[in-house]
Amino acid sequence: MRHYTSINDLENLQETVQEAIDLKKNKLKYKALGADKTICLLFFNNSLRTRLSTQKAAQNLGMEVIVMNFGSEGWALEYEDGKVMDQGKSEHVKEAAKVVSQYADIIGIRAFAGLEDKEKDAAELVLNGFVKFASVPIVNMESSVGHPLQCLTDAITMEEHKLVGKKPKVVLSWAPHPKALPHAVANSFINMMQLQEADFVITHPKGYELDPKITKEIAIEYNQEKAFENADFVYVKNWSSYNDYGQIKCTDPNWMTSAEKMNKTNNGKFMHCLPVRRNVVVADEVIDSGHSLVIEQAANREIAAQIVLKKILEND
Ligand code: AN0
Ligand code: CP
Repeated sequence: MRHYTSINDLENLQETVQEAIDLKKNKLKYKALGADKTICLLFFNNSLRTRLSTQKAAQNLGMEVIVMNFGSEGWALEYEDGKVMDQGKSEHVKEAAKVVSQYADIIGIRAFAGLEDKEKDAAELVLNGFVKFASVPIVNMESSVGHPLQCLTDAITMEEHKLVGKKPKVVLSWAPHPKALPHAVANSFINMMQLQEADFVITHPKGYELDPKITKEIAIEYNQEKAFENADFVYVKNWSSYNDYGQIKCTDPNWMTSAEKMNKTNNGKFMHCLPVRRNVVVADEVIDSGHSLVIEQAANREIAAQIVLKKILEND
């Protein structure tokens, strides 16, 4: 594997999940692999988990880590080819990507969707700019369209908790949120679920349909309580409207995941990528219950990042 920009860059998800679970038993086993190598993590947006877990993963592999809050500390980058740069942008991604490549053996990029211009977000200017002009492998730490480290984490976490011999029922449920959020986490979760054996259903209010090129034939159930029936895993996430791009169309608090709704599930596990707004997205009694996997998910971010970096370092 050269770049990790989507879950589809993995040759085999199931095998990777097993390798990751194995790696968890001895995280320092490959400490020599990254000796004298440097990873440079560039953040155009905030982060807690991605920043710390990717750093930890790289350190477990013996790598040096440089972290930069590019969004607040770097020069404003231009992405358009042939542009007369006489406005606010100080540097072109052509130079920036080539320059960082001089210092790093792998570059991680976090650059969220702006949620203002659908076409611009779909073009993944930042991520693809670095893929195009850097001379080293690129890892997607959440781009406009996807968050492949998160969905690999989620696949690992579900594998650890699924009932033996039962095809799990998995629900991706929309939740209310006061801010317009990107589609990346939901998109990647869906991509990952399409590579799994599961009974998978998406539930959201009308008007929150995601990109049909991503959701394809997956069932959409507009009745959330019905969707929750007999679910083994409930994955909750807010996203803004895709059709009315970046807009908030529904604020109905009844979409929050409550204990009452979880009672409809098959003793189901609650999952969320975090950060989460308590008592807006999910009730305290659910996230604080023994059925909540959110802290385990966060722990698995380290393992997911490590297996990805290991594959890139080994180039297998
Ligand atoms: C981001 C999002 O929804 O994409 C990051 C999630 C990992 N969340 C927020 O901005 C709250
Ligand atoms: N889940 C996740 O990516 O968290 P951060 O935004 O804190 O990195």
